[in-house]
Amino acid sequence: MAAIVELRGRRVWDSRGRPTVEAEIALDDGAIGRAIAPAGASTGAGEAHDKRDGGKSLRGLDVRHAVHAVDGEIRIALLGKDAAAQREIDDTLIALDGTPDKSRLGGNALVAVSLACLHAAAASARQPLWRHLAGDRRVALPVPEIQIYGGGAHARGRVDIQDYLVVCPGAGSFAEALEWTAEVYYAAGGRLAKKGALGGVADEGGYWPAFKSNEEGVAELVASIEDAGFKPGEDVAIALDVAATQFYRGGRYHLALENRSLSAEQLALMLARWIDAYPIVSVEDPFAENDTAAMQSFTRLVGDKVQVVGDDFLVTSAARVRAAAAQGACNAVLIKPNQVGTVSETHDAVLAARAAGYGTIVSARSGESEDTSIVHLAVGWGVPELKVGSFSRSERMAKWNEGLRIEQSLGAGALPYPARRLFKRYRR
Ligand code: 2PG
Ligand code: MG
Repeated sequence: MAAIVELRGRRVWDSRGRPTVEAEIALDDGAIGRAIAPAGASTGAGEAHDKRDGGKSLRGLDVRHAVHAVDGEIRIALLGKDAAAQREIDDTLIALDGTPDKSRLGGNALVAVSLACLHAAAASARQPLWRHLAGDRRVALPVPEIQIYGGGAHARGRVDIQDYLVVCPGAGSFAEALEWTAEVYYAAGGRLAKKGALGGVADEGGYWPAFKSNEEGVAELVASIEDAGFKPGEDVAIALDVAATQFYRGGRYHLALENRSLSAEQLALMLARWIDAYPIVSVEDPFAENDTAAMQSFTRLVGDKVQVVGDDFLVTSAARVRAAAAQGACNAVLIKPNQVGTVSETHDAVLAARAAGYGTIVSARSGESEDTSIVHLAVGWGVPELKVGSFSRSERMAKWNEGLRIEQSLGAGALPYPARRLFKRYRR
């Protein structure tokens, strides 16, 4: 056993220049673990609540109270505990907070501490975090889902769809998928610049585009894949995060860019038409977080062709995943540790998804940092997909680069890279 002898909170800054919580844990054998809480912009109502100070300074976003909770109550509760007993640590955190949404101590405080503890336990075992999680199991790198254009809440609503992403079903390794995506990213930027439609980059590093319609983004992405020399679909395919909660009001879906509003049925038909017309393999949050009926019928309509992913809809909750499976809503789950607040509950959601036969995708948030924990979670837990935003900005590249290090260290001992059997439409 390696006991926790010190725990400190620290206010650091995220990729949007906003304050966030870092936690650092020291063990009696000298091991240290550290983690930084990320933050969403298009958050689900069912997520763990970050503790923010409110008031005027830093637009109310400061986290001094959350840091104070780490240094005070949480520190006292965890001192002397075995860092390797992650479940016990997390149960202590959950009980200490005492609220269903982690709002008393803050989801940001809890997730930073929970992850820091995991890092400390891995360091104490003198193992990389992914290996500490995998034990003797062989592992593979996850297939990256990489954003090319950013919209929605990450680009002031310039387009309604939040993420236009690519995946590479034809790539033979994580490294090759990154290389192919880089070519597509350059090609997409070149096309936008030529059209005078390039407005910089959005929160996750994808281009901030000036499209006339949401569909133009999909068509432009196909053209960019071709410009980069790849076969759309077989080599490089498309994933969308519609993040539809963001434009759902009064029972309808409002596409501001196109100045029209759609019923759930009309939105489903529009997306189904896109799925027929373009090489789309995955659609995330196609409907609002509480529109279960629409999610069910859409999954019935297209679930045999594409991944229907629940993010705001499932908020990394094992209970919600089980309920959705019973209802036939979605067939894949986005996994974000800070949506639920602790490592153990995040793992519970992965296991619930697996038991239901649902796909799993570990995901970063739109507000990120140099912290690369999620890459290790994906590899160590055997999660076959990883979504980290785009192919620029160092808080994103830190994660892709960490994946490259892990892939290199696995060498020939790795399980086969899963891309070619992952997506129903382009399975080889
Ligand atoms: C999402 C994430 C990441 P946010 O919706 O999947 O793209 O965004 O962190 O703002 O919730
Ligand atoms: Mg999402």
